[in-house]
Amino acid sequence: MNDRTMPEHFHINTPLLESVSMSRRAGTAVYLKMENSQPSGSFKIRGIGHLCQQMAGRSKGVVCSSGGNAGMAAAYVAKKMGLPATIVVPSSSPQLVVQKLQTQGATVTVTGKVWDDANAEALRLAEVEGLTYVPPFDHPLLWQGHAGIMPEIAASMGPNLKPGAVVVSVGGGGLLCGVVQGLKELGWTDVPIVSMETVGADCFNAAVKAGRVVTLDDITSEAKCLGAKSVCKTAFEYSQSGAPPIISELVTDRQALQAVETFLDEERVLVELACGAALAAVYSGVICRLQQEGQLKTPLGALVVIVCGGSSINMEQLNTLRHKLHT
Ligand code: PLV
Repeated sequence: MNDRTMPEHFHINTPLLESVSMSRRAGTAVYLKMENSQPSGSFKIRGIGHLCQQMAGRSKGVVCSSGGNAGMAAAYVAKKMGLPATIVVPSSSPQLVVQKLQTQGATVTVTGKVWDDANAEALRLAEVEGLTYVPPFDHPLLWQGHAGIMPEIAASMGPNLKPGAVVVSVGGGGLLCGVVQGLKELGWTDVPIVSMETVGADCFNAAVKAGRVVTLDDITSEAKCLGAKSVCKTAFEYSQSGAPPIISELVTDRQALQAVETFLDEERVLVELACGAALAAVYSGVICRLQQEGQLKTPLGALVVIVCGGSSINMEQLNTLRHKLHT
């Protein structure tokens, strides 16, 4: 693709939808930022599209380590740019994602048990084969790309409305860093962020508790796309700064799955477990509890939930997860 046909960006401006049933449950207006409707199935395309535009123009190809969705974004963008893409995923990523990546034209390598193993291989391939390395969450250009989500939300809400809180899922912390930066750019550093992880993929929560970045022994959650063993340093540093305040919360895999199921029933949208963690903030009563504890204001005003999306889900995968987690 030459410069004249290169689009300004690869992501779309997604809808911000008010959910009547979630608002009723939360006791406050809930707005859903529908990142599941991005071309690659998740918000990842914002940062990865931006990074590839800045870094991969004259490259021989890109290599991305991923739990799945960063890879989907990298494969989509590389195809649009006319570049070959190699995506390295761990063996824990569902076969479904491997197939989707291949359909997108990517070469898929399965290495190691968790994302951190796949990442070591991606770095090696970048070095040996001279490919542009695309990280899934730890890079300033990714955060800059993700940050664009906040002015979009602000524009959709209109001049008189400001979120009472923003809910995000956290894997390696890339989306969180983007949302922090977007809030700063808007001058909204008083808007709290509720960061959601599942137990067993909780590297950010563990870092906040320990007061330093820590490495988890293993990823035991089924939310593999939240499964980085360590959170990126910048996300941890933002948690210490207090502006915007970040409240780190956990749900179980079962709660995340229940959220996926309720979301499907009530909103007619299927998302993966990584996104279910954010939705569970409403469905499992985390927001109400934080209000009771005084960590969030009452009344809260508009609660914005980033529906991060994800491609690692279909009816079969949903049934597999139900079998594993509801028994
Ligand atoms: N997933 C990354 C990292 O995996 C990946 O490679 O796809 N929601 C969804 C649907 C995601 O796919 C991810 C990240 C997140 C939330 C969390 O975003 P992060 O990593 O920027 O905090 C290991």
